[in-house]
Amino acid sequence: MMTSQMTQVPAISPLVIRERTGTISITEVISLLKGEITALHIKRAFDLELAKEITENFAHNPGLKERKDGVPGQYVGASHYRKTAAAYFAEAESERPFVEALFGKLVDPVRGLFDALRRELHHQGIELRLVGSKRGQANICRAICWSGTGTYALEPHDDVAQVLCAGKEYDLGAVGKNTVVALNFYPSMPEEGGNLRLWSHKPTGTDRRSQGVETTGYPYSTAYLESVPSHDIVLQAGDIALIDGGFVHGVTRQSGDGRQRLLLNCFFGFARPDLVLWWT
Ligand SMILES: O=C(O)CCC(=O)C(=O)O
Ligand SMILES: [Fe+2]
Repeated sequence: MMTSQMTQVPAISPLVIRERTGTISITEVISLLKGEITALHIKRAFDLELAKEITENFAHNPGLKERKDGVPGQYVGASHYRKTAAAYFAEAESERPFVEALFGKLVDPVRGLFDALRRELHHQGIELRLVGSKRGQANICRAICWSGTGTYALEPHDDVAQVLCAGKEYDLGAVGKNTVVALNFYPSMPEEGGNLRLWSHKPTGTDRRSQGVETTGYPYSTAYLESVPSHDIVLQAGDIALIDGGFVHGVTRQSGDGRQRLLLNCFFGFARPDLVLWWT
């Protein structure tokens, strides 16, 4: 007889990782959206002066808050994780001035990528837009500093469970069946650690149930991941990393000179063949 205690052995899915220095190309972003590659790491992809100013604007931001949803970290902006659509859109609206204050009069590099992707998809007959409802609209990104103190600053998780379990009012259900791309800009990185670790495993609903993370995708235990190969993306300030958020990933503990690890993050994916949605 099968019991809920039965050990679920994680299936191995190969990682297709592209890493290089330079400018991000929209063709590569679309390859991720289509599930053709698992991760894209562009080193030195945005200006270090800009990175420094965003980091200062985060530290002095009046909207800077401690997360209270069980995931240790400080943030500016809104997260849909474990929130009703009504609560998320209300928060996205109220926090927008603080997200805008991260950039002040600077050119926002996340918006730059959003605009470039929107133009290219438009040429292909595909609309790109922020998730929204009558109550409000998602912001382009949120800024986060993880503060877990164990092996991981952010425990291993996937970004898809939270999308599959988002209520109907979000319009996100269909996206969870396609590739959910996580887009990460790193304005500040510690001297050592803070790697983005990717495991060769894309959990199914059965895997999540066996781990008791069906609605959150967070956290997967070290024991569960023990037999799964992983790859560390070693990051520096000014880097961009995009990953297929369906693969288990986490952030290793940081060490060094006390410089903080700051992330600008958002998600996007196909809701229909002619529509890509973007949210935080
Ligand atoms: O901080 C990172 O590098 C990854 C962040 C992440 O996985 C998330 O926000 O879901
Ligand atoms: Fe994630």
